[in-house]
Amino acid sequence: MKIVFRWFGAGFDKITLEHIRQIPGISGVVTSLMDIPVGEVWPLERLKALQKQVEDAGLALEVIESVNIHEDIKLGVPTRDRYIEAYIQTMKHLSQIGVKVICYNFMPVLDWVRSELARPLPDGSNTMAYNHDYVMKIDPQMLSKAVGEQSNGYELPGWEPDRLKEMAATIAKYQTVTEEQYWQNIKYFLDAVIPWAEKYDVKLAIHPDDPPWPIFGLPRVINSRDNIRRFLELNNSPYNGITLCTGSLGSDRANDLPSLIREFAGEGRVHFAHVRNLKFESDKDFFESAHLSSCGSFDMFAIVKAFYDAKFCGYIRTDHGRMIWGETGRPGYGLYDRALGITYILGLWEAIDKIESY
Ligand SMILES: [Mn+2]
Repeated sequence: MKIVFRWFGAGFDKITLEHIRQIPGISGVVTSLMDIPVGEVWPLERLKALQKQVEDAGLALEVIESVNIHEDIKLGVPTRDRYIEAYIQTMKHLSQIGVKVICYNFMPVLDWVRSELARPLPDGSNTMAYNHDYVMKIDPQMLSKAVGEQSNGYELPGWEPDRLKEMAATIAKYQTVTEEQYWQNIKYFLDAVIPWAEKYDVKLAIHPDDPPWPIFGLPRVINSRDNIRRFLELNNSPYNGITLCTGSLGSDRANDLPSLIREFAGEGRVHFAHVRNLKFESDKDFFESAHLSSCGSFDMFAIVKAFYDAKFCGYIRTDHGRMIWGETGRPGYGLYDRALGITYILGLWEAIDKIESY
């Protein structure tokens, strides 16, 4: 298991590589080229410069999050082949700088959804929260406006202004795509890219839908044990795997996180993990709590133990964190709380490891 930290890149993140390097136990960063429009090839020269920057800071660059999937691939329209070609070329370039895992998602139009980006908590920190009624009643354009207003001036991945401008039109295009067709569009993509992933030795790790239920009538399919199984069977290569995000999958109470980890990590199909806690306020309402089990609704010991027992040797990052100690910045992606989360996960891991070997 290697611990990594999401860093958005110089100019896109106020957290520096030098600060990340000081988190105990860290091995590298998870990053991306934020300014490359979705569907375009990531230039090798840019990637080499990024690799040098990260490695000069004493960190490794082995995981990319995300290389986003162009909407035409998700919609399954004929122009998808051009974007798949570009994706393969980007995978090739990433392999040339030593990247081992690419995280991506197949959520239509929208990425993750929250109703609040800075909910004040009683301890004086603030965090992201999800209120189901609010999201179900709000118009997509209004939601994107609300997200924009709460984002502290950062362009949030998945909520880029260009993407949002055309949101209504893109949502309309999905009216004719059934869930079955959507699965076929995923398979078409996998069958095209996975042979190249094998050749380049880069594993693909799909991120589950967040939250794991339909929003604005759009299909969301990577959300449960059975659907993850179906996804993995679409293409049975070990290079076709998942990012096991405890927060995304765990927001559906029907998902038993330790059992999902044991099953899929045990088979070697989990290449990357996002580990965080959340606190339910009702069946579908929650806020993102501190990582400790006692602060949220998940048993973090059971989660880490399941990874340990599965002999998980992929990459783990803490996912979102609260804003604490007066920090401001990109919602969910402050330095301090995510660093505390890493220390906690490593503490659980060390304790489990030592108890196992006594
Ligand atoms: Mn996640």
